[in-house]
Amino acid sequence: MTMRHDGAKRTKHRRLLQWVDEMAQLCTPERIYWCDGSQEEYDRLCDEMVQSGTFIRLDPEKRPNSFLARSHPSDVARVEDRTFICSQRAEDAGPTNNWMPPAEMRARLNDLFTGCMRGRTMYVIPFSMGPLGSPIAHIGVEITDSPYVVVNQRIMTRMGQAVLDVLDDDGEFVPCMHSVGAPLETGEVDVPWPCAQSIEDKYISHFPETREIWSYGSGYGGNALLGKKCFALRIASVMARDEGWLAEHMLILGVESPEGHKRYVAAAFPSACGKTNFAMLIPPPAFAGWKVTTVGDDIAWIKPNPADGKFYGINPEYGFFGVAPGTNEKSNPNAVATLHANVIFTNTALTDDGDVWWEGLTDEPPEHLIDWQGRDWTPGCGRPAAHPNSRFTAPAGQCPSIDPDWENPKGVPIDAFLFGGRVSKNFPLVYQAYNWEHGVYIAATMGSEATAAAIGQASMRRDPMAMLPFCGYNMAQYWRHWLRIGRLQVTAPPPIFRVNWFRKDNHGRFIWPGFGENMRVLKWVIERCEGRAPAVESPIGWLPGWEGLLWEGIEFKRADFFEIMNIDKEKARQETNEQEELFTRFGDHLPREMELQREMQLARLYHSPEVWDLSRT
Ligand code: SAT
Ligand code: MN
Repeated sequence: MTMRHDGAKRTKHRRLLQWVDEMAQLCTPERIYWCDGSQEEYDRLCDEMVQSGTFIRLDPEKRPNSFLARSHPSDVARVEDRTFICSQRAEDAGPTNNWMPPAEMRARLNDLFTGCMRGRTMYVIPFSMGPLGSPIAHIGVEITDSPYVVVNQRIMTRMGQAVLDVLDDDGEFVPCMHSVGAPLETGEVDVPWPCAQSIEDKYISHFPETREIWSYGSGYGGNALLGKKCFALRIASVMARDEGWLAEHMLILGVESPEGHKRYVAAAFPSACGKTNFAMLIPPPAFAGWKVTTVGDDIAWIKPNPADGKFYGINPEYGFFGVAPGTNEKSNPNAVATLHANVIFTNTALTDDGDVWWEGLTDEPPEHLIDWQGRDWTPGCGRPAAHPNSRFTAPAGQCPSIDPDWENPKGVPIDAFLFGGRVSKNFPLVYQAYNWEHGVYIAATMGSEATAAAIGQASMRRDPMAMLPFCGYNMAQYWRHWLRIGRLQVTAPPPIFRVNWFRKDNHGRFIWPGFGENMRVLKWVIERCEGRAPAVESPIGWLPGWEGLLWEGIEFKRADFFEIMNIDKEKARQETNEQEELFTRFGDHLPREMELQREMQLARLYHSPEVWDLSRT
């Protein structure tokens, strides 16, 4: 028997209506609700969650229209070891993904989803990743039994009836199936944060060939807001491979010079490397007339445009789902301003006057708080008040540095790619690849230091293009795709840079101040794009000399600069040798170019002069 709902009034899309009916039959919810995306709907769902205990309304003066949610302590982050790529062949998922045969996963999901929405509302959320109707955008429909997901999706995506209108009666959409995996029996009282009891019951699964997402058991972040990592990265990376574009774990920022020249940079960093801070950077006073604007802080969809040979990028998202701890007036004033109202906080602490707090927000913590698990908290009690992965969900349009073209359906032209890891030794602050192939190689081999690794041991946790947990197919095939993208256009693709803000001295202190001062690096990058800044040739790429960066307004010693630019040749050889381990994992899938690049770098490291003179420029 099909359940009654008003889908037919909302859309004439037969496939969509049929899918919703099938899912309702599988999950047997109490009712079906089609989201229209209105403010009224948002307010009503938030009120309902305040009633049910999922949300706490924050003080309307201090934090208007904002809420705090506390998750179950077992459901606080993405679960990478429960994330699966279910391609027909294991080798198409590749050695860096969890794989399960699609038939086997479907059988499991079928069992899990059967009756899983008992006693709950099934919400249908049509959403667009990217500006509505943009040729770079794509549409998804998420079915979920979580009202928390609905209101978060309204901030993170363009959502509701307008999307159904764009979809018309036959448009393409990615079906995104989600359940928290906690059916309610008759008379059972709901908990504030329902989720599956055991980690083995969580499945974040992707079917790249049929472009479907099925997520079960978690209500948190990227596990549940399926437009983000699941669609915009894992499924979209497969679509991008098939269609000749790029779906990347990148922020996009704009840089405007005092003369009014505008450039855009797309930058990939692994988690916890300050992507949101970099995307919202405020240039130091010495950069009078320079302006940095934000297009996105996490994901970029980039398409080559045959008409002018340029790459155009959009931020497919509509909001920021940022890590709260460490965000403050100094590290990121633009983020702090973005959070003034209309925000959903998850797992931060609650102050006695009805506002939120997290580690690093203020130098001095308040004298009393309610921690992220609802317990009394005082400074020195030995526990963090906010969960280290506590988050804010905030509308991107509220960011003071938002770029005027952030919703331009054409996207913004990308002038440079940056790749950054977190390396404390022997990786320069910035260097430029010699060409596209070399750039793909230095992006593919990027990584961050594994913490607490034995000294002198291989210690890099490789995170190629910062896509390790997000590439929906074989990583080596993905590199092949990158190599090909660089050859698609008649004009040269954007230059590629590597950056590293995290070099430490012998006492373990960061040498580079980072944050706004990263503008000094950005300026060199921009000037390299324009062919204006000098550079020194080294075995690993082009380096800025001392004169290449602007030093006005900062006390930074020449010696310190040489220290953070220094490359110990022996260690660099060791690092280059260790990369072989990564490459051999991919067997025959590895593009020959990657191994050749590695060998050329080794050759340069053996045959170059002992030191290359950075003071020359
Ligand atoms: O939870 S999200 O996947 O959205 C954020 C992250 O873990 O990178
Ligand atoms: Mn991310």
